[in-house]
Amino acid sequence: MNTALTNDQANIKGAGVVYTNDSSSGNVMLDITNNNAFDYGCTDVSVSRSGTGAQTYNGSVSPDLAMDKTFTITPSNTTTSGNANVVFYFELAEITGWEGATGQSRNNLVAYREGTGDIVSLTVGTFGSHITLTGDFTGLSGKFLFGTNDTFQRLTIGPKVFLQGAALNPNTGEETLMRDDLRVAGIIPTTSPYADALTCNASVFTPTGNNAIVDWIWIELRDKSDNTSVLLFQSALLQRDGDIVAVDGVSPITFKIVSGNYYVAIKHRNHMGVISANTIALTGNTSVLSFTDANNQIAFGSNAQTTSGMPSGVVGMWSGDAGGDGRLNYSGGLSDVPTVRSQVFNDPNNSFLGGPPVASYPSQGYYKTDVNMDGVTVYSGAESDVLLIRNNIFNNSSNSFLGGPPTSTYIFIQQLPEGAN
Ligand SMILES: [Ca+2]
Ligand SMILES: [Ca+2]
Ligand SMILES: [Ca+2]
Repeated sequence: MNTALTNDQANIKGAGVVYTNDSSSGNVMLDITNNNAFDYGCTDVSVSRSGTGAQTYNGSVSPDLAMDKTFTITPSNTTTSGNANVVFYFELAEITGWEGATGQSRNNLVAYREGTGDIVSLTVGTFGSHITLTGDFTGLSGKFLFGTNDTFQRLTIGPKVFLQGAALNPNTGEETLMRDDLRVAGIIPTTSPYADALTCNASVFTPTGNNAIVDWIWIELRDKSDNTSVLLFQSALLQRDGDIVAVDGVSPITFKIVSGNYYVAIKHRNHMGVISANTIALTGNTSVLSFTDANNQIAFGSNAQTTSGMPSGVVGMWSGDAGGDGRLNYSGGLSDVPTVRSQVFNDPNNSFLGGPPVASYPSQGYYKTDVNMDGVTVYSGAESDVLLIRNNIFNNSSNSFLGGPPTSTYIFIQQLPEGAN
């Protein structure tokens, strides 16, 4: 077996098998079976990293470590459709070294072709006293690493957003932070309101200050070639300074997917969702992705976020979607106002001495209708949630037809490529 860093060259002109050996020692490296007629031409093969241990890949931690040994195949001609079967040869010590370091079985090994994002399952075999790992690849070029799925499917991201509803009327002396009224009122649920129903420990809502939790939020990774295609999603938590963190309240968000380029979308139950206009290069090393910089706006679409009521230089996600349908509407068929009214009038506590419900009653609780996120749904009056919906329609620069004045029936649709929810 070749364990050193020397190379071999093979001419792969069409279908068939080639065997490669270290050019100086003659030790076996790998066999390639080209299953179609593609002409790869003169192909360079090397052990590109050697060793009998294990090491981190993009910040992965034990037991999800990569084998020391890697191979690199560099054909003269590349294809994204060719099918090739590759047998990689290992010394037993190279395999057992990785097993010893990770506590994992060789049967859990997969091959990761760096740069392409391909993860390929492997068949473990023997060759004399040595070990073979065999897999089928689409195309041949690249650096091949060996580890577990979780070694390579590990991407972390630290997105940042502001919610307009929580940023309005900031606490005195905390003008650059969102309010955390829902946390202070003790009404944020420990189960996410979103589809995956993730849970967190109640103690996550204990810290105060910059990193206190404002609310649950939703994050999506979308396909680089189709920004409507959601690959992965998860509930997360939003801190007062805008950081989106995992359910432990502090860590960046981790997705089980390979490094690569993705669109990132952020949604909230009563705010207009946003998505990055461009793909973002994401790896196992945390990428900070800020949607909040008014001078460097990264959101897709037109007028996707607002500066209204926000700290200086900050854009936030539009609030006011009391119905949670991805549309902001003050009056008309899709209005969010009746939803607010209904919450207030149907609150069983909205009765004085058994009398009828009143419009001015503040309905306390964790509801989408509380669009200014102060812990109460208010239908009428200066602090009402309806007023915020109204302001966001009349202050919306998209609300103008041919330069005319804004209209109360305007429907602002969140700037996601698929439109409303
Ligand atoms: Ca923070
Ligand atoms: Ca709505
Ligand atoms: Ca409110």
